[in-house]
Amino acid sequence: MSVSAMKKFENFSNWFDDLLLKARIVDNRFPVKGFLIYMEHGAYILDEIKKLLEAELEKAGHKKMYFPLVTSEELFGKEAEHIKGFSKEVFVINQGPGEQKLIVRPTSETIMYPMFKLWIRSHADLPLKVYQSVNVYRCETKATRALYRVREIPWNEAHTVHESPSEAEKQVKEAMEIYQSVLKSLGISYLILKRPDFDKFAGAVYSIAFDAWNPDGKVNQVATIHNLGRNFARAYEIEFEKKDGSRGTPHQTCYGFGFSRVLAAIIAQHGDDHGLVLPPTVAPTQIVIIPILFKGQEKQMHEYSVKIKDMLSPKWRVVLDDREDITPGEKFYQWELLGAPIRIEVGPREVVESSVTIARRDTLERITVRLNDLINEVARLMDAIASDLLEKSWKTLRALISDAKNVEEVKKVLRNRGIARVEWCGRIECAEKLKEEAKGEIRGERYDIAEAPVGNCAICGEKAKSVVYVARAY
Ligand code: PR8
Repeated sequence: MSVSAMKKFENFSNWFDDLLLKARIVDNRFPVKGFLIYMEHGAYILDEIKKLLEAELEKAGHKKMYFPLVTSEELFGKEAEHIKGFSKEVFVINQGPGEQKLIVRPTSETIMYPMFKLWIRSHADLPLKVYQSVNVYRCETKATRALYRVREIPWNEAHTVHESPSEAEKQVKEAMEIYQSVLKSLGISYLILKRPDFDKFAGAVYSIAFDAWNPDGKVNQVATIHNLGRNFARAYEIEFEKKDGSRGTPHQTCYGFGFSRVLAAIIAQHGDDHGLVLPPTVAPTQIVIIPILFKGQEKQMHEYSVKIKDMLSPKWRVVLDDREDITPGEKFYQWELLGAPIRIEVGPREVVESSVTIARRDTLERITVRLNDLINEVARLMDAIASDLLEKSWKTLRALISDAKNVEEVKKVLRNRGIARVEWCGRIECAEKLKEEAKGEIRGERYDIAEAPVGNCAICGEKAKSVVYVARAY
């Protein structure tokens, strides 16, 4: 790979596409638009992300289930807003003549909720909290982009049902904390934004979203949480008997975590001009051992390398790269491209001194470590890599955000691939004007903290009602 093609911040698109293929993450050349091949490293990381998330969901009492891939036209059409939002994006399967068409799930509300109606009888059945990690399918009308906007979407969706609005509200917070915790372990930073009404999920009362930063300035919505109120429960006739014997309609939430977008965020936020930089939690290979062979000492060095591998393997995913047909330099280059967090070099000096040389992938720093300290030192370095990646990512996000007082200033911020923080009157006309003139979307106001406006709308000059974040988006 030519180094010039790897300039992440200068030409993100080329850098990203090149890396996806060379690091064997995905192959985007399958001739059906929006459908990808996940190669061994992409598939591995995706599965690790899934395990992290599922463990958190289980811990919080969600139950794993699997629902059908398809729904019927009748079931799909029950919630008016939902069908309006998705009807142009669904793939339809034609069955034989005289049989009804099937709709491939773009999301699973219309598949799960008819079942919830059968399962929920009384308050004792609540809360109901279920999830599944599956592919959903959306015939995206916007331009597709590998991992960021695909038509076959690998995700996790969770759906919950509650007795009262306050419990649904509490569930939204729990979902937020679950997603925060998973993204933290991946070193990803983001803004948690409550979407403006015109941009909420079809059928929701309100939606909040995790917008991760991206080197090209387009934010990457990696996850969303929706408070559905009673809209779907009414449409699907979900009812329960309350403690006092009367009948009630429950409150629902649902939330989705886009695995392919999270994978994109890991690559885009941490990667550098040498290739991937993977957080230890998800790296397929966490430690690579590379012997620097010298003539006449091959056997000794090999034995020493195996000893090191045996020391580290119980705790870490370790590869001893003892290929003989390429040079150590070529191996360094390849493993840097693949993003293995730690490289251990073993040469004649290390054998004599009973030590190893350790190189960190994220900083490329090298240190010498005695064999006696190896296990502790590797554990310390893995923690340091994870926390440094996280800290660096948050620092980058903070640096990307600038206040903008008018449309010209918004344009300038977006031109510099930043995120603009503006005061807004709340009118859709102003949002549309901003989109047209500055090509930026109002992504919403902070959900995790309160930010009160002090001045006027950056677009029309009327009194502002909220502080919102504006960015280009995928
Ligand atoms: C829901 N219902 O559907 P959501 N390519 C990649 N990732 C995508 C794409 C795409 N084309 N479309 C969506 N995502 C709710 C919540 C059940 C679960 C990912 O919500 O439409 C994005 O990360 O907001 C998005 O935040 C997530 O799926 C949930 O999709």
